[in-house]
Amino acid sequence: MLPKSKPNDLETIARSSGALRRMAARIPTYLTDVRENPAWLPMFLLARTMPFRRAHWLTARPVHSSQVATPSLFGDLQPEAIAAELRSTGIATGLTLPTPIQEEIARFGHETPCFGNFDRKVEFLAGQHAVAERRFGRTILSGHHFEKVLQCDAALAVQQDPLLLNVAKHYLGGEAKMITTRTWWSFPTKSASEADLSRASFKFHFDLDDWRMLKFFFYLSDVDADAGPHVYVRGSHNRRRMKHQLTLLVGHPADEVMDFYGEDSAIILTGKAGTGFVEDPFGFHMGTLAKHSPRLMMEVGFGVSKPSRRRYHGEPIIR
Ligand SMILES: O=C(O)CCC(=O)C(=O)O
Repeated sequence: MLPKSKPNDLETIARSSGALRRMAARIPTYLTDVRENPAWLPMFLLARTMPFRRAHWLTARPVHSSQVATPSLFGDLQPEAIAAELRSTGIATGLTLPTPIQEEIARFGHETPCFGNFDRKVEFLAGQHAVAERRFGRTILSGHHFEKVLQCDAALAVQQDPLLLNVAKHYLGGEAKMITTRTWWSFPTKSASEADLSRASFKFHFDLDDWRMLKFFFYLSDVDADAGPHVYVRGSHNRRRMKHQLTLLVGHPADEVMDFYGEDSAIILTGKAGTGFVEDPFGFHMGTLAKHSPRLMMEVGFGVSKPSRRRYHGEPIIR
């Protein structure tokens, strides 16, 4: 069951001022993005509106089915069928990592120090999370491996698997390219503030790093309802209430999102280590707070524009 509450006026004001503060803090990053790539600005302003998005989708380069079967870690899944499911609901499940690959990435995740809350000064091993929270004197919700993920051969095998690019091309168009790869921990913690939770994507939001995007996610640890499952709102990738198009904010309260799409549209993704799924991240989605056990996750992202040199999550830059 997702959190649902009717906000009172004071709550609404507090939420808006928190959101404005977070936006203001991002202004220097936005300025860097515009300087690096002026085409980022029209994307940032217009890609959140349905008419402009639809116009951009019309520019997608058509892709013809490949006759050459390229071996994939995922067996003989059909990219066309996965892309069709994505077009219909925004999400497709059923991608399972082979056990040796999942185990190797999980071993990497345990044995490689991660960076807490995106801060390179907060470096620790996942098994030392409680000690690290005491040592650094702060709540640590996430631990990213940033560019270290490229040291893991199994992660590279997933990143470069032909199925991923094929699905991306069939969904996004022939210009699809990989733009991000990351592995990260989400940790249970007793002391998270509202600000901590918003920063860490524990709130319904949509991604706006490119006009058209696709993200593959793989669980590397078992994820049940208490281990911070990912949540996706089916159908929200191609239908958006006007209020959520005409705002600079990408994060919105659960009650607003559920009122529009209906509780039944939210899919809570639980599964054993190795479970994978792919989604259009323009659809509303979020991570949930891990209550008991930490979650280790891998993401491989695709887009259609020149990748920004800014590291959205400190992940390796793909040239
Ligand atoms: O941690 C999660 O499940 C959500 C990740 C997310 O929101 C994102 O990659 O945009």
